[in-house]
Amino acid sequence: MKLLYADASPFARKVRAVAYELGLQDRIALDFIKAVPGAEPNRELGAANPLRKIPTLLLDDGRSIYDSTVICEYLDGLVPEIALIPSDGAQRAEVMTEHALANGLMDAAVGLRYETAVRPEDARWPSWIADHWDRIDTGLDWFEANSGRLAEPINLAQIALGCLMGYLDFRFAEKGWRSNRPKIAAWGETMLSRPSFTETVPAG
Ligand SMILES: N[C@@H](CCC(=O)N[C@@H](CS)C(=O)NCC(=O)O)C(=O)O
Repeated sequence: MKLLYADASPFARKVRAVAYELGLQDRIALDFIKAVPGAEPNRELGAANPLRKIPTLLLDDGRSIYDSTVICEYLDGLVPEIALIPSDGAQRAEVMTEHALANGLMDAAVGLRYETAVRPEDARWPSWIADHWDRIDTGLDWFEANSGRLAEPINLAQIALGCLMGYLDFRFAEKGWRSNRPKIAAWGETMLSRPSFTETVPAG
């Protein structure tokens, strides 16, 4: 298998962290891809994924799998002894909803990066920026208020939350997401020190 990725992408990091947690990291070759909206289209990426987004996983038989959540589900299914996504209906819905929240906050954070570093300065939209920071704050507050959920055995939602924290540290350290959130700040210290995270730190 080959993963089209960039180390700065929190979605690609989620897939890589999942691979580490499942012990599959050595079965996945990495191929660095530049994917920036509004830039010259990357046709190589587009041939594998018409959305031209990373991560995209290329299987040995030539098929592609995307997006990051589908790739994680696929990898999780390769290792029956470990379940990062519970199979039971109610538990699964709970974990996947928490994952949807953490993943949606990553979407907001990546969107903020594009809006503030890629979009031409005279075309930026301050109220969109404020609204998306408010969503991130509200979402992090939800995890702080429900931090008991993070004591569960490691799952896909927790990995996505770790990737969000790592991305905020990487791109928006000045925002200080840990302020007034001592519970998830402490949890994040432990999470980000797992090998699945220390081996996938963005280079910068
Ligand atoms: N829903 C997608 C989001 C992936 C995504 O937004 N990736 C970004 C990099 S972090 C990307 O490829 N951006 C290029 C673009 O939007 O043109 C997933 O979960 O894989």
